[in-house]
Parts: sequence; C-alpha cells; structure tokens
Amino acid sequence: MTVRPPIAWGPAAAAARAAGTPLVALESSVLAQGLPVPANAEADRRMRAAIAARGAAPVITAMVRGTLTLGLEGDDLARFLRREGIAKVSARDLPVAAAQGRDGATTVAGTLAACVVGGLDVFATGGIGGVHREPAFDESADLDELGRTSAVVVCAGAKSILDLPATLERLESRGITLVGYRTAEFPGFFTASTGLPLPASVDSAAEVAALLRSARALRRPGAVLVVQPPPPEAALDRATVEVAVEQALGEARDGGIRGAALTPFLLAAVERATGGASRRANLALLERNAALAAEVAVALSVPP
Ligand code: PSU
Ligand code: MN
Repeated sequence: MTVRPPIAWGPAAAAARAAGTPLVALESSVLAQGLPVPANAEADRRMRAAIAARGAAPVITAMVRGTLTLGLEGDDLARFLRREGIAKVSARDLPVAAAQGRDGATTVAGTLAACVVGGLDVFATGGIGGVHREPAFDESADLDELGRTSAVVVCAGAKSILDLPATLERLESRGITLVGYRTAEFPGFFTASTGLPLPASVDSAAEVAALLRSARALRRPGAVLVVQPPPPEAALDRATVEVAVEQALGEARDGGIRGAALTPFLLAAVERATGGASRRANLALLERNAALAAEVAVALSVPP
C-alpha cells in the first residue's frame, strides 16, 4: 500500500523556500484557540512583520481540510482567524484530521510534528504546554514532542497557569536542551520572574544557532528550547499573575473544565482577571519570540 501524505505548502511559504529564504514555523492554535478575535489577527500581523523585517519568512502550520499545510495563508488563514469550527490539533490528532478531511489548528506538539514533515529547523511560539497544577496527571504532549524533535523552539517559558517547577523537571527528564536568552531565570510567560534558575544562557542568535548544530552533531533527538522573558514594558509582575491564575483555576474547577479545553479556558480566564493586561503581554511576547526565531533562522542559513 502506498500512501501519499496529504501535504501542501502555501504559495508565499513555497516561494520563500524556493528562494532559500530562512523559514520560521509558527503554530496556529494560538490564533484559533489561544487568543480571541481580533487580538489573534494582531498577533498574526505582528509575528509576520517581525520575521520579515529580519530577512526570514513565516510558515504557519495547520491542518486544512485534511491537508497538512506548511504556510497557512489567504482565505484559509482568514477562516482560522474567525475561529469557527476549527479544532485544536495535537500531534496525535493529525492522522485523524488528515484521514477525515478536517480543519485543525496545530498546538506546539502538532507544529513540531509538522516541522519534521516540512524540514523546518526553527519555531517561534508564546508559551509551551507543560505539567498542569490540576488535575495532576494532565501533562501537555508538547513535552514529549520537544523530546523527539530536533529544532530550535523559541518561547517565553511555559504558561503561568502551569506547575512550572514540575514542568522544568519534565524538560530535564526528557533530555530537552534548555537555555535562557539573556536571562538566567525560567520566565513565566506573562511574567519575567519565577525564581527558577536555568541550566544555561546565551546572548546572541548566533550562539543559539551553534547550539542546534552541536545538538545535531551529538545526535540529540530533541529540541533546543530557548526561553526569553516578555518585553519589560508589557510584562506583568509575578504576584498579579499568581492571583489571576488562582482565580482562573477556581473557575475551571467550578466549571469542570478538563482535557484539551483546559488551556484555552485558563488563558481566557486569566485575561478576564487581569483586565486584558495578560493579552497585551501575550501579543508582545509572541512578537519578540518571532523576532528572535527569525534571527536564529538567518544565523543558521550562514555556514559556521
Ligand atoms: N500559549 C498561548 N496560547 C495558546 C497556547 C500556548 O499563549 O493557545 C497553546 C499552544 O498551542 C500549546 C497548547 O501547545 O496551548 C498547549 O495545550 P495543552 O496544554 O492542551 O497541551
Ligand atoms: Mn492536556
């Protein structure tokens, strides 16, 4: 049995690839589930602009009517930004969405699986999933995919709604190389400070590129996870975030929210609890992560 994988490149992404432009993968779940309308469109614009300004090209990954799409663009992108009937798709969900011809927005795990298919080396996101505070057994598939996908992943740490010390322990057990970009502390997504020390840090995109090269030379199977804090002007302080997260967790408990619905629910509840300040932080850090990822992609395109 020969099965042709249902894969397609978007027109702009295909052109950039053909021209040898460095590529940066972006997830679509943050657009279709993580952020509300119209903040999701603003995130899309700002991330694309930040990447293009540095000489790279964005490649949003998504499942579009059953086709694994590298470069969600045009009408399809507009449909995803309206957030109507778009499922959240993790790595395990990709075969189902493909076989059933469905739309799906890829999480970090789903996007890493798409990076393997598309040969993409650099991926920018907001915050990775991790170990939830409750229920204790809910652990994001992002961690497992990070453990088996060789790529640079730029993020602002793990979302503040998670158990961050437990998430750090899991990153270690899965052998994921973790470095701070100009920070010695694991950032807490909305906030720069968590008090959790990082094993290493770097100061330049060239150093990040060198890390991916050594990870590959050493046959490391997993990601180089680069964490940087949100921009200071948009970051929230640690205490504000903790209060908002406690309130959000209470709402989730009362509402019996579980499984894939939990992360989008908690993000929306934190936004209500912070009067929208968390959304401003979210947009600013997405832009900043996209910018750094583009610099890394450019650095990787130059021979060492
Ligand atoms: N960070 C955000 N918004 C999001 C997410 C992360 O600011 O929407 C998404 C990412 O796609 C991440 C996913 O991979 O949440 C994790 O979901 P879960 O905990 O169900 O694995
Ligand atoms: Mn989960």
